[in-house]
Amino acid sequence: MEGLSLHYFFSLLMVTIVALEGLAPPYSSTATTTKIFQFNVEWKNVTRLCHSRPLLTVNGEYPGPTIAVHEGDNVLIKVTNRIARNTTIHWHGVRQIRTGWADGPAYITQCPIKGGTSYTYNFTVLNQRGTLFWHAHYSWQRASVCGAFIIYPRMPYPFSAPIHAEVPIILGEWWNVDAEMMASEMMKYGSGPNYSDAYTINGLPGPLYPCSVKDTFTHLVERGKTYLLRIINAALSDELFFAVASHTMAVVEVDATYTKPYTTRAIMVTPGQTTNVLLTADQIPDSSGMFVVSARPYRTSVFPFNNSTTVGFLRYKMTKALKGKSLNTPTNLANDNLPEMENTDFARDFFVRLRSLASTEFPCMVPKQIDKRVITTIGLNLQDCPANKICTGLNNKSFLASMNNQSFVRPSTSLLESYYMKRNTGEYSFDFPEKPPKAFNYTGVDPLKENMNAEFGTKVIELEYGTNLEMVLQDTGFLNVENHPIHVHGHNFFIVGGGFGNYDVEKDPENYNLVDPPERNTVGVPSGGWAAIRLKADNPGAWFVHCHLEEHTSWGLAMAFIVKDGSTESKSLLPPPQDLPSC
Ligand SMILES: *[C@@H]1O[C@H](CO)[C@@H](O)[C@H](O)[C@H]1NC(C)=O
Ligand SMILES: *[C@@H]1O[C@H](CO)[C@@H](O)[C@H](O)[C@H]1NC(C)=O
Ligand SMILES: *[C@@H]1O[C@H](CO)[C@@H](O)[C@H](O)[C@H]1NC(C)=O
Ligand SMILES: *[C@@H]1O[C@H](CO)[C@@H](O)[C@H](O)[C@H]1NC(C)=O
Ligand SMILES: *[C@@H]1O[C@H](CO)[C@@H](O)[C@H](O)[C@H]1NC(C)=O
Ligand SMILES: *[C@@H]1O[C@H](CO)[C@@H](O)[C@H](O)[C@H]1NC(C)=O
Ligand SMILES: *[C@@H]1O[C@H](CO)[C@@H](O)[C@H](O)[C@H]1NC(C)=O
Ligand SMILES: *[C@@H]1O[C@H](CO)[C@@H](O)[C@H](O)[C@H]1NC(C)=O
Ligand SMILES: *[C@@H]1O[C@H](CO)[C@@H](O)[C@H](O)[C@H]1NC(C)=O
Ligand SMILES: [Cu+2]
Repeated sequence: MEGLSLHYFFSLLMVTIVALEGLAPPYSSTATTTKIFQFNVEWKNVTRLCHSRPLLTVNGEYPGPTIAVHEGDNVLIKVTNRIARNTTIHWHGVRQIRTGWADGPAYITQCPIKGGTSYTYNFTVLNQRGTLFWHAHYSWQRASVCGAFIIYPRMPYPFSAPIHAEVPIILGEWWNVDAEMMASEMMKYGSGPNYSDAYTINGLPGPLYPCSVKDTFTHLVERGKTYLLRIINAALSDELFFAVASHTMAVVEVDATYTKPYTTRAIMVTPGQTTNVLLTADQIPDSSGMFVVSARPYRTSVFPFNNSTTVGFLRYKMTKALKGKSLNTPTNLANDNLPEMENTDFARDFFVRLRSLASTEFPCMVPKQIDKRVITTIGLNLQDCPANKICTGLNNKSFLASMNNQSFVRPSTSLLESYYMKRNTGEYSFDFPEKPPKAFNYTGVDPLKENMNAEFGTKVIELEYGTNLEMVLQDTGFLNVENHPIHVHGHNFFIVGGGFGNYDVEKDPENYNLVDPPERNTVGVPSGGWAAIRLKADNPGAWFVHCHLEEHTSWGLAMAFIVKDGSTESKSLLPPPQDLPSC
């Protein structure tokens, strides 16, 4: 009762604030409800950069529709596949407590939704608030099949400034060709991927690309007001810097967990990560009324890429004080706040300075003691070409990637289903190595140059319910050192440490932050370095762990955890839904 009346009080309070600030939707509401969505996966002709092509979409929208729910809501999303290809959708970062069947990665928690069929994702959003996103988790379909997933809190935001409006900003990539076709070509020949033709803000490349002045993101702001920007990196293969010219931003939330406000001129956001920032429109614009908003890659790999910048605008509403001259198109598209593409110092500072809010209402639940430590290398491989194949990677070999030298092979049926039905036909095994099989100077120059082969397998780690796990992710210098964004499904984790060079199991744990480490679902492991993450394995199911650079996942930079049921029903996986697709 007490909780209820408190909610009621807050809802009254919030209604007032809503009325004052013109906010919609409200911060909180008294009752949790069921929110129902219909997603049709379908083709839609879309034109960018003067190229028209059929684009895979949800409901014909690019980027896809926003899902907005409240903390505690039950969410039902019926996905109908209207294409002649398979598909699945992943609700990236949603914890899916006991509902692993609704997580989405193909062949991990479900078989694909075949053309002409439907599957209803059924889950409850528990104890999470902020910005996440959803995306296809089949082949490279997420290139265009993605959208924002917003969870409104039950309690007011813990931010000092009142928010005038909220602005979803989905950073992405546009290809002039079909991304899924490109992926199959790449996998067939072991080659590197073709890179995208443009970076985009909400699907719009902006004025630095051919034919794109009309396709430019623009958001109208009022001078003196504060805005909540919900920034999502939905790009396939690029960590991105994002900044607004002349303005600073305060990071207040990452991956749907609150942070200590952190004021910065720019952010670094990896594929799979989301970042909420507060921005106050406190500058005096020139006669154009515009300030540049831009994003470009944070580049650590030596693979070719499209060296370009996506640009949009914040346009100040011209009040009496600002009016005078007519609106001009801005001629200066530069953004001094945006770091250079190879600015690892900026990326490191951003990594090091993020902290959990760790307040009374939102405590930091980092495991102080651990039950198990897994140390795994993450990196690329160059595989000898099988006799019957043509390989067009470097030196006529195939590009691959691995964790602890295991290049993950997806099983032919869902791992979760096989495990749940106790139907292990030998397609997977429980022996993922818990430390690197061979110790070497991981981040040295061209380590083990002669033999960069990996081993193929579908190896998982089985965890008792409630295990406090530490996982150390160690980048390798095979081919090149690189920032890898590692994403864990079904759990948030705490980034307790990180650094450059090789992880030292004796010395590095002494410097861990066990007080207020950031809580995330995706960590950008420093290029040529390591990161240590901790999580409590309290969600029964089969959970994919993988690099969120799409080409690296395709090459096998992945593994899975299986978390066993706990001692009671409320700690156990629910039975599979009736309409779960079969293989
Ligand atoms: C896309 O355009 C092509 C060529 O104009 C047309 O044949 C096709 O039906 C269109 N597809 C869709 C989904 O509208
Ligand atoms: C959703 O799942 C819950 C169990 O968590 C179940 O009770 C409910 O019937 C399901 N709803 C639908 C529409 O399948
Ligand atoms: C990738 O690029 C190469 C070289 O430009 C081209 O030959 C190939 O057709 C492209 N692949 C796809 C799927 O577009
Ligand atoms: C990036 O793609 C655009 C086409 O969208 C092209 O004009 C430009 O040359 C490309 N840049 C690089 C460095 O490949
Ligand atoms: C990207 O292009 C800019 C300007 O053309 C150039 O100065 C810079 O060196 C390029 N960066 C890379 C990594 O190619
Ligand atoms: C790769 O294969 C081609 C054609 O078989 C051959 O001409 C070339 O020398 C090979 N390159 C290397 C680096 O082995
Ligand atoms: C590893 O290699 C790097 C660069 O090649 C070197 O600076 C470092 O000292 C080496 N570390 C060890 C432990 O040998
Ligand atoms: C990885 O596995 C391959 C194939 O078994 C082996 O040749 C190679 O030495 C291993 N490399 C490392 C670093 O463990
Ligand atoms: C879709 O997935 C099923 C189950 O894995 C598979 O048998 C089928 O070949 C796939 N279809 C296509 C068009 O890829
Ligand atoms: Cu990677």
